[in-house]
Amino acid sequence: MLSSSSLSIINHRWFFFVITFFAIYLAISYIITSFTQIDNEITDKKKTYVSYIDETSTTSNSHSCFGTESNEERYMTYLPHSGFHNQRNMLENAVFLSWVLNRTLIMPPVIFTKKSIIPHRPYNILYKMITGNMTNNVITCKRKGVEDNRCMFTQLDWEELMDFKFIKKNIRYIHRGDQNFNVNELYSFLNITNPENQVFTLAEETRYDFQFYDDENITKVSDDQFDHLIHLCSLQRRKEKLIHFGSIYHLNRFNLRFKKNIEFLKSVRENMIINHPVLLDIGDKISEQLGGLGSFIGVHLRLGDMGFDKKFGQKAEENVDSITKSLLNEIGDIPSSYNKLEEIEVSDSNYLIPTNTMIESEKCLRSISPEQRNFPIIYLASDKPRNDHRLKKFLREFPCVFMLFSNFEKYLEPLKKVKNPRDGALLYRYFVPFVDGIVAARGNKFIGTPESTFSDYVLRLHEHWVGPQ
Ligand SMILES: Nc1nc2c(ncn2[C@@H]2O[C@H](COP(=O)(O)OP(=O)(O)OP(=O)(O)O)[C@@H](O)[C@H]2O)c(=O)[nH]1
Ligand SMILES: *[C@@H]1O[C@H](CO)[C@@H](O)[C@H](O)[C@H]1NC(C)=O
Ligand SMILES: *[C@@H]1O[C@H](CO)[C@@H](O)[C@H](O)[C@H]1NC(C)=O
Ligand SMILES: *[C@@H]1O[C@H](CO)[C@@H](O)[C@H](O)[C@H]1NC(C)=O
Ligand SMILES: *[C@@H]1O[C@H](CO)[C@@H](O)[C@H](O)[C@H]1NC(C)=O
Repeated sequence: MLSSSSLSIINHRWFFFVITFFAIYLAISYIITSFTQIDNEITDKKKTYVSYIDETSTTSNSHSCFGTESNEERYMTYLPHSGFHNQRNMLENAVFLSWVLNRTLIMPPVIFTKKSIIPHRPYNILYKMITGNMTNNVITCKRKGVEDNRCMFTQLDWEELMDFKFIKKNIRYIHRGDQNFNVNELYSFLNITNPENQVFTLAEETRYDFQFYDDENITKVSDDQFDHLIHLCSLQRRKEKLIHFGSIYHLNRFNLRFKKNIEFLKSVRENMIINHPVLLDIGDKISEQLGGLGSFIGVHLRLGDMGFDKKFGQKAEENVDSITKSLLNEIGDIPSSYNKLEEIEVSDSNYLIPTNTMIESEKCLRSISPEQRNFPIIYLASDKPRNDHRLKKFLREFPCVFMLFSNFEKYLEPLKKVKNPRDGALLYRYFVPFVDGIVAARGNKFIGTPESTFSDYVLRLHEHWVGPQ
C-alpha cells in the first residue's frame, strides 16, 4: 500500500515535471527562434551591422524610440577630414545626430591647412592620420611659430565663423579643445574609466560603410555608395556615455522618411551661415561698390587645374562656356533699367566722365558705350586670377566684370589682422575665399559651377541674404 501510494505520488510528480519541462522548452525555443528570425531579417534584408533589439521593442512607425530614458548626460563626437566644405557638411550631419540622439556634441574645430589636407579614410586609418599629424603639428608650431610653413594646421572653433543661434537653441555642445584628437584625452575629460563599457565606437571599414535611416519601411540604401543601413533607433538606445563616430561626411548620409527629421536637417543646413563680423563687413563694403545688395550678378567660376583639382580643370572651358551662355540668356530677361540707366544723365557726349566719389559699378557704366549699358554688373569669384586664359572668353562678353584682387584688394586690409584666438595664427589665407563667396552671394542672382561645394555654399548664402531665386 505504502509503496503503491508513494509510487502514485512519484508518478504524479513525474508527470508534473514532464509538463513543466515541456512548457519551459517550448517557451525557450519560441524565444530563440523569434529572436534569430528578427536578427536574420536585419542582417540579411537590411544589411545592418548594429542589431537594434538590445532591449524594448518599439512600434515600427514611432518617430521617437527612446528605450533608455535617463537624465545622465551622454556624448558623441566624430573625426573631421578634408577641406572646409566637407568639414562643414560633417558638422551639419553631427548637429542632426546630436539632436536625434539627445547627446551632447563634442564638436571638433575646423581644421585649416597650409598644404595637404587630412584625406577621407575609414576609421582606423583616419584616426591614426589625425592623431599623428596633429600631435606632430603641435610640437612643430611651438618650435617654429604658427606662421612657419612647417606649422601646417590651425584649428578654429566653428562658433568663431558661423552663426550658432540655431545650434544653441537645439543641441548641447562643447568645443573639442584637445588638439591631437587622441581618445585618451577625451576619455579623461569625460571621466570615462572603462572605455569597453562606456564607449561605443562606430568604426567604418570602408569610407561609405553606413547610411543612417529612420523608418523600418526603408529596406535599401538610397545612395549606392553606401554598403549598410543603420537604424537611428539602434543608436538612440545605446547606453554608453560616448558614441565615437569616424567620418560622417556625405550629403546623403541620412536616409529619412520622418518629416520632423527631414525638416530639422534642412534647417540645420539653412542656418549654417557665416557671421564673422570682419568678413561680413568687408563683403558689405565691396558689394556697396557694386550698387549694394541685389544690384549685380554674382558668378562663381571654379577653374581648377590639371593637378589635384583636375575634376574642375578638365571641364574648365566647358564650364566657362555654359555659364557665359546662361548669363547671356539671363540678360535677355533683364530690362535695361536694371542698371538704373535712367538715373544717368546723358550729355552730348556718349561717354561720361567717372569721378572719384562714384562707386565702382557706376564708374564702369560711365566708361562704356551706351549700347553696352544694358549689360549687368558682374562680380566674379574664382580660384584663379583675372589673367587666367580660360577667363578671356567670359571677360570679352561682359563689359563690367569685377574681381576681388583686381578691383577690391584694398578692402581686404582689415582681414590681415584677424587671428585664431586659439593659437594666434593669421586667418587671412583661409578667409579670403569666404570674402569672394560672400560678395558673389549678395547679388540679385547667383550662378555657380556645377559640382562645386564652394558654389553650393554660396548659393545657400545667397538664399539666406537675398532670398530664393
Ligand atoms: N579666392 C577664392 N578661392 C576659391 C574660390 N573657389 C574655390 N577656391 C579655392 O579652391 C579651394 C577648393 O574649393 P572647395 O572649397 O574645396 O570646393 P570645391 O570647388 O567643391 O572643390 P572640391 O571640394 O575639391 O570638390 C578652396 O579651398 C578655395 O581656397 C573662389 O571663388 N575664390
Ligand atoms: C536628453 O538628455 C538630457 C540630459 O542629458 C536629459 O535630461 C533629458 O531627459 C533627455 N531627454 C530625453 C527626451 O530623453
Ligand atoms: C599625416 O597625413 C598624411 C596625409 O595627409 C599621411 O600620409 C601621414 O602619414 C600623416 N602623418 C602621420 C604622422 O600620421
Ligand atoms: C568629471 O568629474 C568631475 C569631478 O567629479 C566633474 O566635476 C565633471 O563634471 C565630470 N565631467 C563629466 C563630463 O562628466
Ligand atoms: C510603413 O508601412 C506600413 C505598412 O505598410 C504603413 O502603414 C506605414 O504608414 C508606413 N510608414 C511610413 C512612414 O511610410
